[in-house]
Amino acid sequence: MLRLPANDITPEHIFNQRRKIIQALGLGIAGSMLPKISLAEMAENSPLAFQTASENGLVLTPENKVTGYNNFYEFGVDKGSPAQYAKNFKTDPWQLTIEGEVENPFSLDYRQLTTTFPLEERIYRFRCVEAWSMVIPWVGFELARLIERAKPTSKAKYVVFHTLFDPEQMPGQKNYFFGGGIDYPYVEALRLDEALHPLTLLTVGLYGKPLPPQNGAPIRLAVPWKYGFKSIKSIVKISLTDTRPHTTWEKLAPQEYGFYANVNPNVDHPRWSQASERIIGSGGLLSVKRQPTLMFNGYEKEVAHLYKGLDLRVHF
Ligand SMILES: Nc1nc2c(c(=O)[nH]1)N[C@H]1C(S)=C(S)[C@@H](COP(=O)(O)O)O[C@H]1N2
Ligand SMILES: [Mo]
Repeated sequence: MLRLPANDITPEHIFNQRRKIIQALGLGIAGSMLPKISLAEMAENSPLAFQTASENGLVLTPENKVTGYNNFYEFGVDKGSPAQYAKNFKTDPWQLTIEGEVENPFSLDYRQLTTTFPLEERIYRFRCVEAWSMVIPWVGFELARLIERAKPTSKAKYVVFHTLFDPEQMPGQKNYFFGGGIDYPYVEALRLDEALHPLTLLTVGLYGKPLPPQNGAPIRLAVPWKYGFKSIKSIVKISLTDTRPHTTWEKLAPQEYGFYANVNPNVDHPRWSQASERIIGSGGLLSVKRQPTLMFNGYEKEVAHLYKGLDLRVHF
């Protein structure tokens, strides 16, 4: 448990109120017992003190950093660009379609998604491949719920995610350099068992509010044991397939960004170390704290079994 300076400690009554809707690291058991509430209720119950809450040693990243320091190349490659250029991003109407190797393909709009699947809050570590990290209180539901409803066929082995393609709204899709040279739409994928893991969330909110556009509104993935680039934003389509697709970063630089992208302090990026990370929003004006990076980003107990027998140096 990290020690917090006095003014970082949430007043107890607020903390206890929050506990009722919160699920932290460690998950699983506790998670399924928590009350499931709607996003509206969540926002209503959500106390002001989010900023400073801590649970299981996780100190939340200040909200303004979570929503102001972003990677969303569709809206430019600078960390401040998404907040600026995604401001008027239109996320209503929105349809999410699940298709491919499923018996029951379907599409749901945002309202249907957030009422069909009970929402809960989860505090996750978030580790970018660029060696910085945050702790984010997501609002979402387990991806497994959506996949189960679609009934995967016996051929389904991978789950592929597609971000919206709309160059009129996304300047990075219109201008090669502004968008960082990515071949859009942004595509990511997980093995089916990774996608069905209870830690894998589809999120629709953070800090008790709907997702801001720069964080991937209206619906984005959160896979806490993998580098941030797997957590694809503004998803319109999920396809189950029998073969492994080529994903965005893997296509761009296969020797740098592997398909698995599991957080691993022992396997460095070819151009920098992955052994430690900058904690975004920590310290004062002049200092940013660093901490050692944990195997599977601290979720080793929960996910290591998925990779038994796999050489993580080869399958990075
Ligand atoms: N569609 C899309 N999804 C994306 C990205 C992107 O550029 N486009 N960037 C990824 C990267 S590299 C990271 S670190 C996270 C950043 O999420 P955040 O801005 O909400 O912290 O989003 C990921 N999802
Ligand atoms: Mo990232």
